[in-house]
Amino acid sequence: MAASSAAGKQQTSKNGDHEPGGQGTSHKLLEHLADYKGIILVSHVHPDPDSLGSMLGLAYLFKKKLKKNSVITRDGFIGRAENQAMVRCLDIDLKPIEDVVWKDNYAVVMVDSQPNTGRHTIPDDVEIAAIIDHHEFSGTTKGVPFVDVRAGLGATCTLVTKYLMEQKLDPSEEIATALFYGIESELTGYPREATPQDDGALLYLYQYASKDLLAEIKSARLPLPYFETLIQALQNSFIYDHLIMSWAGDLAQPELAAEIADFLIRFEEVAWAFVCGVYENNLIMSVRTVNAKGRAGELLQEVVEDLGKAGGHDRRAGGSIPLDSTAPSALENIRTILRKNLLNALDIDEQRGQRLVARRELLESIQG
Ligand SMILES: [Mn+2]
Repeated sequence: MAASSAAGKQQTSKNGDHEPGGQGTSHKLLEHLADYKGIILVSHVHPDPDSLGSMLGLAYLFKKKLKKNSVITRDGFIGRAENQAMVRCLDIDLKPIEDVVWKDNYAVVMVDSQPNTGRHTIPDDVEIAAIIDHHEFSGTTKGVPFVDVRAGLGATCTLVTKYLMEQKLDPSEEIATALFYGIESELTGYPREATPQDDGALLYLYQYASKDLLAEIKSARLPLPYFETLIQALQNSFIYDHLIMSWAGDLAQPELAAEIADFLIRFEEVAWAFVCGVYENNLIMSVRTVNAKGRAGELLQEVVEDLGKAGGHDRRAGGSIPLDSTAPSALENIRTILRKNLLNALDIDEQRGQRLVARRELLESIQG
């Protein structure tokens, strides 16, 4: 049976250097899903372009090869302006996860994520038929009949593109644009966490992708709260040796922490950036490093301890801590613990942070 043979590939697929199943992986997935009436595609909360592109690409594969329809879901809302632009420009029809009717004859396929990562709101009793992902240390894949996790790849969209290529299926302009942007956005920054397979997929997709839509997505216009949070974060950024820590305060949307971390890591005097802020009753954290082998995901897990959840890749990580209280003193307590743990994890001596922007200059510019 396809299910058991796919599960047998689990060990090799954890190692990114291998090609689990080789040419046969997409065949096995299609075979595994052949008896279902349709497919429900799910991803992590606040789906990013890699999640959206992967879901779109797989829906296209299932439609073309199995003649089956897929429901593409959205867990939580999409905050980043570029990601909203992607949904709008490509006219992606997303069903809010809370509106999904879970039926036994529909296969639930999870992309760019794994169960039990704390990054889902799908009910616990929903059975996952397949996982297609590139995250190294994540939740549990136990008991899931089809697992293709290739931690060596830069993006899940790369894996989905390989499936399309295996099946000799040329992507439509919309699908190619989505997959291309999914890979490209996942590999931004320097150094890139990319492999020759990621670049190969980009090269293949580029010929089919709409360059105008790509440009429109990348230059998405930004709302006022973006600038308000940015200035709050810049005014509350402190340098500790090769680390910059920034307090962004209330986040208009949870992805703002990552957007600011992406910006701060470009500061030439630091190797690590940590940004946190409050969204609803959660402390949202984002970490970036310029170290290619920084193991940012593991580092953030170490920093967060059992206060909350964290995960990520070598250069990027994110996490959240549920808050009992958002009173200033409660927030200050958690920030103190995080600062101590972070300095410890990065081998930086306890010290007073240096402001990125001196207080005197802040006051002068306000008065001016
Ligand atoms: Mn991804």
